[in-house]
Amino acid sequence: QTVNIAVVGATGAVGGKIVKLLEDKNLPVDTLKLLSSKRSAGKTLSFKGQSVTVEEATPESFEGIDIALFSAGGSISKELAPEAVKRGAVVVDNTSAFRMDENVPLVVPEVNPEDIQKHNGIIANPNCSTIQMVVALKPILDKYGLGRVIVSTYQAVSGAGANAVIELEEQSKQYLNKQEMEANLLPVKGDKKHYPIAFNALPQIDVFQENGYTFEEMKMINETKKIMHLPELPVAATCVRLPFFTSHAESVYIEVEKEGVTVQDIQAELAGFDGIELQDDPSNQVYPTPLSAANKEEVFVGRIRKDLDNDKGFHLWIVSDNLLKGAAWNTVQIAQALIRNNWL
Ligand code: 11C
Repeated sequence: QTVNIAVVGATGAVGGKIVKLLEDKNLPVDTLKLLSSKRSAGKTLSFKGQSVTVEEATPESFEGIDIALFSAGGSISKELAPEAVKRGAVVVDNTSAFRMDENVPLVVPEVNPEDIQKHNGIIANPNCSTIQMVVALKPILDKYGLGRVIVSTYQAVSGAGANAVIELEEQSKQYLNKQEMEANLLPVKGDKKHYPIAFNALPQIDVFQENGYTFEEMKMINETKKIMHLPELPVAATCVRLPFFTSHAESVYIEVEKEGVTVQDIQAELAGFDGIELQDDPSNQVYPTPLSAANKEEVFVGRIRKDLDNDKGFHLWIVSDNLLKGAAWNTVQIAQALIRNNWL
């Protein structure tokens, strides 16, 4: 069986990685349509040795498409995903537009693959910082139960888009040249104030909600409960942006439900789980970092320690490439599952 696939937002950082993964993973693509805003239409991308011209995305673009992979921002998804579904496509959406919609499965294939087939035309891809955390939590949940999760993140600037990457580069040069740093974008485009990210740490990712948490923090909290089917799980998050380009890192405190679990027990479950690479050997200074995880598909886990006061408490350090497992690779895995299981 071959399928016709459309990539919406093909010229963006995540879209480009999706196109490359469709090729590298050899998905059975008959026709590949690359779509973008009017501004980027006309550019070309290479796919399986052919040059494909990017077209402006319109409702009619989705005629004859089986799977549409959206990564062009929430407003484009809200406008065009229903048009794609109307024309018979299954949409995998990378934005937060539909994630908490009851009729839309929110999927990480290592965690809740069975939810894919419950789709009504749209499947949502979770937020990057959520994806890597739930992959690491899943084998622990299955074997030992989970009673609580508290996460603090250390997130790369690429999560805020290509212009945030440029802003970090420019500010770094300014700082080293002893010039004043110009901050026009981070922490959040469109918010009232901007702060330099270079040589700094910003405890704000996305806009503040009425409860004092940011939207990124609430995404981690709500999406984790939905993906793991644990609406009552206590989850707290603090999300922080740091001055590096790729991969999000997370310090995660968990409490398991079973008594007497050891660090070795947790390590064994993680080491045997598809999609995880355990890098946990303090005696040899082995642990993952944002640089070591960049351009890789796995979720890396290290620094696993037992809490010194709570016998059921553990601390983990979880790192993954935010543009790959956090976005493009998770999206392509969902497309693979749709095709493989005939769930279109
Ligand atoms: C960041 N996690 O690092 C965000 C980017 O909801 O898909 C991903 C936003 C999303 O800023």
